This record gives sequence, structure tokens and C-alpha cells, in this order.
Amino acid sequence: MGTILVTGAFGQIGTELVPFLEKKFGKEHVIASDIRNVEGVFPGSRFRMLDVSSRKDVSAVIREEDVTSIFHLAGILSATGEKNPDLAFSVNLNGTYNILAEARDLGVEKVLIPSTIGVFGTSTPKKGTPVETVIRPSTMYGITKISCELLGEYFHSKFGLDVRGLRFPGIISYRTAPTAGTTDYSVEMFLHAIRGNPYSCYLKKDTGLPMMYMPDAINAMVQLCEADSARLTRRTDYHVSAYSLTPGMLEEAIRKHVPDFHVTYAPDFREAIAEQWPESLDCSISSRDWGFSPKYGIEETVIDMLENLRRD
Ligand code: AKB
Repeated sequence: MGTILVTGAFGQIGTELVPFLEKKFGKEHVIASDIRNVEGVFPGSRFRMLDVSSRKDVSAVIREEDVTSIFHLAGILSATGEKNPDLAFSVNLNGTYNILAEARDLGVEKVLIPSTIGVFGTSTPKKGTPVETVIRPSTMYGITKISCELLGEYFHSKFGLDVRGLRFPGIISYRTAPTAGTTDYSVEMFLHAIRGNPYSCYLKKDTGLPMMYMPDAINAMVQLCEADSARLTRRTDYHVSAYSLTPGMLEEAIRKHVPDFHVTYAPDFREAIAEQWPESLDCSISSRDWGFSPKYGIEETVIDMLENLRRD
């Protein structure tokens, strides 16, 4: 068993992936890293500060910690990317290049890079969007993430680096609230409901997006990582998603359990981002190649979210 490096460990996915990997492989085999340290999030874990946009720092961490696989989660999401495109370009594109190039040079065995539905644009078919389709993103997030997918394929075909990746939809989770994306409304809605507050949603009531619950997202990443390479017909763009959700559908599903919950709709700039993305994804290639099979539907997600938020 080697050493797994997780970049962007304090983000929405990282805060759940790190403990999952530690439980599966042992704390001594996992290194959480992020640009800043947040005390108390990973008690007793191995941690390194890491700015992925510095190639020197990426190289030092991989060498000094004898890293054998990398979950490269560090990235700037869609909403922040539109506010600060320079930062998105530097972290997403330069950061990913640094990870791939140092992984190649230092003999890392495997690199997993999450991508996103943000790679799609308005000319992409909206429903049951296939993996191979028109891809013309117009956000800095989308432009950098499709470039990262292509970089991953390049490092695989040219240098034999084992790079894998999946296109995530919006992810619903209760441990760490996301704060930088377009799909964050879903988690915000739960947090307001549980606190007994009304919620003002920044998307329209009927804007549909593909979504999934965090345990399915974590399982998907680990499953893809462990899949037999010979069975993989794609490299960096496997689709994963569990359902198509609008804010109105989520409001209704939550109201079944929190009858007084009230939502108003005041779309802002994130509505324009969401309107460029698909409503649902075709995930059949992921199911066929490595057994992707999400467990949580909308109702199961809502019940589990409310249970965990109430307990916490
Ligand atoms: C975002 O909204 O930016 C992310 C994503 C779908 O990639 N959650």
C-alpha cells in the first residue's frame, strides 16, 4: 500500500473523501493537503499545505511524502471562477498541469481528477447528455475543466500515466457546505429548512440540473480509481449522476418533512451559468465499464440529509 495525496482536502468533496480513504486504507496512507490549514477538521491526519499552482511545491510534496496516487480535488468552482477568472485559470489549469507533470516525472501510479457538468454549454443537448457531444463551454470554469480532461488524456496516451476522471453533477452533502458553485443552492436549502428559516433561491424554480448525494459521489470516485484499467473505454470524462432536480422539486421534497418551509426565487448571475448546463446525464458508460450504480434517489437523499443535519 502506497501513499495517497488528496489536494483541495478542505473542499466539499475532500472533507468526506479524506476520512473515507483513511478508514479504508489507514491514516498513515493518506495525506490531506490544501492551500490553507483548518484546525480540527482532520484530527490526527497527515496534512501538508500545498498551493497546486506552484510546481515546485507540488514536486516537493510528492517527493517528500513518496506519493503513489493522487486525488486532485483542488479547483475553483463555477461561481467563483466567473468572479475571478485569473484565479480559476491559475488553479484549475496550471494546478492540474503541475500535478500531471510531476506525477509523470516522479513515478506516481494513478491520478484521479474530478471534472464537471460545467464543461457543457448551450449548444449541448440538455437531456440524457452523452459523454461524446458538442462541448462549447463559455465559463472560465468550463473552459479550464475541459482543458484538464484533455490534458489528462494527453498524459495518458503520450506518457502512459494512469489518469482517470469523472464529470460530476451538483453534489448534495451535509458535512461541508459548498460556497463557490452554481449547484450550492441545494445544500443551502437544507440548511435554511433545518434552522426554520425561509430561503431565497438564486436559481429559477424550474431550472433542472443533474445531481447526486455525496456517498454515491465518493463511492464513484473510489470505484473508478480501483477499476480494472483494461475495462476502461474512457479516461477523464465518465458521467455520474443520480437524478435530475429543480429547486422547486427539492423545495417540495423538503416540505414533506418540514411543512413550514418557505422558498422564494430571486435568480442572480448563477442562473445564467445553470442554463448552460444539462438537465440530466447519460451515465450508461460508467455503469458498463466500472459498475456505477447510485443508491440514493431524491427522497433517500432528503431523508438522510435531514437526519444528519438534525443530529449534527
Ligand atoms: C459548481 O456548481 O460549480 C459545481 C459543479 C457542478 O461543478 N458544483
